[in-house]
Parts: sequence; C-alpha cells; structure tokens
Amino acid sequence: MKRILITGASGQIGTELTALCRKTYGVDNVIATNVKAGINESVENDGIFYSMDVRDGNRIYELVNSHQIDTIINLAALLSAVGEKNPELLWEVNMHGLYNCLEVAKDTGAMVFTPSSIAAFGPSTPKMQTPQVTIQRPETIYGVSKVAGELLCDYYHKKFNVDTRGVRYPGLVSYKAMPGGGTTDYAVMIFYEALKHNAYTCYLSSDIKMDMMYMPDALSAILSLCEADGGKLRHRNAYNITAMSITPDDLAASIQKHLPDFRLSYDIDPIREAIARSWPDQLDDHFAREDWHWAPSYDLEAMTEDMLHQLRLKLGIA
Ligand code: NAD
Ligand code: AKB
Repeated sequence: MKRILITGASGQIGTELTALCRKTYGVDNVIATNVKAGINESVENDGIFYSMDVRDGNRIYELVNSHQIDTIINLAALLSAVGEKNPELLWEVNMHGLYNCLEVAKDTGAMVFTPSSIAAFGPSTPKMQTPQVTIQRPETIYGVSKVAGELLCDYYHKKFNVDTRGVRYPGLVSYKAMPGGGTTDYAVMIFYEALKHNAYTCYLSSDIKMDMMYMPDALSAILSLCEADGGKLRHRNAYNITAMSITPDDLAASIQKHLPDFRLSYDIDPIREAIARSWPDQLDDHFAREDWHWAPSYDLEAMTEDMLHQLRLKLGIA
C-alpha cells in the first residue's frame, strides 16, 4: 500500500483509519473521501479530502487515476439497523458502491479492501465457533449485501485477477466517532451513558451474546491483511475475526469494576433484538490467525479500561 483512497472516511472506522494511514503511509499518500463534506473536522482538515459518492463510478475512477491510487479501502455503507429502514438506499450504496470500486480496480490494478460482517450469517448458521465456511442465510438487507459483496469480490478476484481482501468484522467499539446505526451500537453507547449518567437502558436483552472488537484491533486487521502475502490467503474476501464474545451483562459487569454504582436496565427494541439473535455468538477465526497472523490485543477488561480512560478525557469528566 503506497497510495490509498478511503471511501466513507468520515464514519466510525474511517475517522480512525484515515488518521492511522496518514501517520503510517504519509499525509500526501492518503485520499479521504465521503459522500459529503462538513461532517468530520479531522478527516477533512488534516490531509487530502474530497466529497465523493460511491454510487458515482466516474468520480471514483477520476480520483484513483489522478492520484495514482494502488489501494481502495471501501468503507462507505449503510449498517444493519438503518438499512432495515431504507433497504433500497442500502442496496444502492453497499452494492453499487462496491461494484464501482471493483470496476475501477479492474481497470487500474488497484487492490480493494471491503469489510464484511457477522451480519453475513443468519439464524441457520452454527452459533458457536461459527466456521469460516458455513451456512450464510442472513435475514437483513445489510446481511444480504454483505454475502453478495463477499461473492462479488471473489468473482472479481477469480475472473479479473483483482487483488480483493476483506474481513468479517464483529461489532466495533470506539470513542472517536459515533457508530453509524448498527445493531451492536449499544456496546459504544453504554460507555458514554455510564460516564455521563451512571446508567444505561439497553435495547437488547441481557443474554444476547455477540462478537465484539476494540477499534485499535480492527484497524490493525486492515493494515495486516492488506500488507499480507496474497499467495497465503485462503479466504481473501471474508476472514472471520473476533476479539471477545460478550453479552450486555458481561459489558456492564466489566464497567462496574471501575464504576461500582453503574446500573444497566432494559427496554427491548424488537427489530434490533431479532437481528442480534440471528447473528453468531462466537466466530472461529483460526484461518485469519494462521494465514496472516491475526491476533487481537484487547480483551473485554483491557477494552473497558481504555474506553473509560479515553472517554473521560474526551468528555472532560474527572
Ligand atoms: P459508518 O456508518 O460509521 O460510516 C459509513 C460512512 O459512509 C459514513 O461516513 C457515511 O457518511 C458514508 N456514506 C454513506 N453513503 C455514502 C455514499 N453514497 N458515498 C460515500 N460515502 C457514503 O460505518 P462504519 O462503522 O465505519 O463501517 C464501515 C464498513 O465496515 C461498512 O462496510 C460496515 O458494514 C463495516 N462494518 C462495520 C462494523 C462496525 O461495528 N462499525 C462491523 C462490521 C462491519
Ligand atoms: C451492525 O451492527 O450493523 C454493525 C455490524 C456488526 O456489521 N456493527
């Protein structure tokens, strides 16, 4: 990776990935883009930034060509909860956006990294130690777009030799940008509410177990996979990766070790509850560990400690 174009750079992952890529590869070698400007100060002002809609293939081609881009990191997407409210827009952004990136890569030789998700699985997938290759019958439009995206990337790799890569992310926890409307967002909101109000009302039941990961590990996964030897990748477009498998109760107990008075209550949202119940409890990520040495640094306790510390600084709470 020498010259990188990031789509959807103003989002939860893009905010931190853009900063990390600028630091790692040089400010002038990272082109951050998002559908519109005016939503993220650091992404837009600390380096090169353009407004770019991933539905506009000509615009992607123009920027990739004029900046001699060799790697497209495609983060522009709608997530699971907002997607159920507007399936048509989700399909346009998630599928046509990816198709446009792959077409440009076919013509220019760029690598394309696109994240998939635990949402690519559904209720008929084995829940525990979910295998790398298994049943994928998701029941959300977001999940359908993720399975279709994995297959589209496989197709462009096999048919046109495009260097496509991707991981199936679990829910991501971070403190810089707010999450973009997913089912796992509770795992971020709980930290803000714990520090502000010592209480959080969760929209998922106490026993819903899902894979989660702290953002520093999510970012290192992108850089490690993109830098890995392509010849060693047995599942290049959709590696299962995970860092922890937790319920809202587990997260609350971890927060209570630092804030003993913190209280968790529940007010279930049936839509997000059904989505969460359809996703795996715990992924098997041994292929990622073997093929490109994936190894997360943060478990639940380390993540909780750092999130509380960083958010105290951000919110100015002593
Ligand atoms: P996000 O919603 O925070 O950010 C997405 C960004 O895309 C936003 O800045 C949005 O403005 C932008 N965008 C929307 N429509 C666009 C368009 N037409 N053209 C260009 N940009 C557009 O999402 P995120 O959490 O940063 O996720 C990035 C990728 O990672 C997505 O593919 C998502 O499915 C995947 N992922 C995220 C998580 C997570 O927990 N955050 C988990 C699994 C997979
Ligand atoms: C969501 O909840 O939609 C995302 C994801 C797991 O893909 N965080």
